[in-house]
Amino acid sequence: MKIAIMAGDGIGPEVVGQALKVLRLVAPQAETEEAPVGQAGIDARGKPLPDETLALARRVDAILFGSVGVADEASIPRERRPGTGLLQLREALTLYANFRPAFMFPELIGASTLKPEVVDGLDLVILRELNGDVYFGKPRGFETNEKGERVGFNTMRYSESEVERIAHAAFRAARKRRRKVCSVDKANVLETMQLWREVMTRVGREYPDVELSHLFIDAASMSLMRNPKQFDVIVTGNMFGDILSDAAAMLTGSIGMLPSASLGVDRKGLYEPVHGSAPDIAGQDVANPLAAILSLAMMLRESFELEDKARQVENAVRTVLAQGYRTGDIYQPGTRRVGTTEMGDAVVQALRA
Ligand code: GGG
Repeated sequence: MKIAIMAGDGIGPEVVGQALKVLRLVAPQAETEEAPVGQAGIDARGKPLPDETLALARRVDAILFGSVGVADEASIPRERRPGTGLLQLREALTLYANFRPAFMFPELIGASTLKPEVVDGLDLVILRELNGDVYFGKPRGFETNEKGERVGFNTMRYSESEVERIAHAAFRAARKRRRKVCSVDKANVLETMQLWREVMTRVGREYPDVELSHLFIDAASMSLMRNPKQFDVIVTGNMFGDILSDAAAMLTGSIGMLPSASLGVDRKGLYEPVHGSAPDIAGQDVANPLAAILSLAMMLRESFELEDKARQVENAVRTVLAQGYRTGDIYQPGTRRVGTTEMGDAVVQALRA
């Protein structure tokens, strides 16, 4: 078990630190090696994804990733933007399938923004395509128009093979769940998404046992808020998936609860909390480490086929929630407010019990 630890920026090192305590307990044989990425990569080696970090990523079986980004990220030119370290890693390793489960822990029902009956029993997966779309499409850049104004432009681009592989990933995932796939697009407006829908429909015929539906992103957003339990696997493009999964976080109480797995052509995966670096709360020991710990559970299951260990970790998270431990993002009166370290320690304690 060779695992690269890329804690990154902001709260990344704090939450990954807790996941590492859990890893040491459940898989003491795991070999880990740390590498800088994001602003940490720029500080150490002058690049958001240093060559040594990428080389390590290629050597290992799995990557435990924290978060990247700084407070004024959007104002930094792209080549020096810390967040590009993560995008480059996803592209270099062809990690195209980003599984973002949104699961309602019964203890957190009161923390959801929706009524209890709407979210009780919620269990869905948003499958976000990670290697295409406006995030990578070319041409992109800035130009000056005939009026002398600056114009910014990006290209929404998907090839048939890119849509096919994410479609297969969605149908395969649905077969292990409730056999329903909802493909989310904007095929009424965008050519890219017209192709997306055609390919999804074509691939869907190979999985007659899985029910396929289609929704436009606007309608999907509404349905996710109104009746999220109708969904099983939602498959969508890079940008829509990014937005929709953050929205889904509010159903489950907090983005601090959402883990993710980014998988490619082999079992190598990158596992990271859905949340970003949250510079405003970094270094204060208040961030929720449970998304990082649950991401570790996904790693044990997907990259190492250690289903029992994965379940142990997930059960330990359930136990600490049942015991009333809460970081600030999921705190409710009557529960016990703890910091990042204490929450990590509580999970370790639950695993030892
Ligand atoms: N752990 C997730 C993270 O660090 N996200 C920051 C980021 O740059 N995300 C870009 C994206 O996912 O689209």
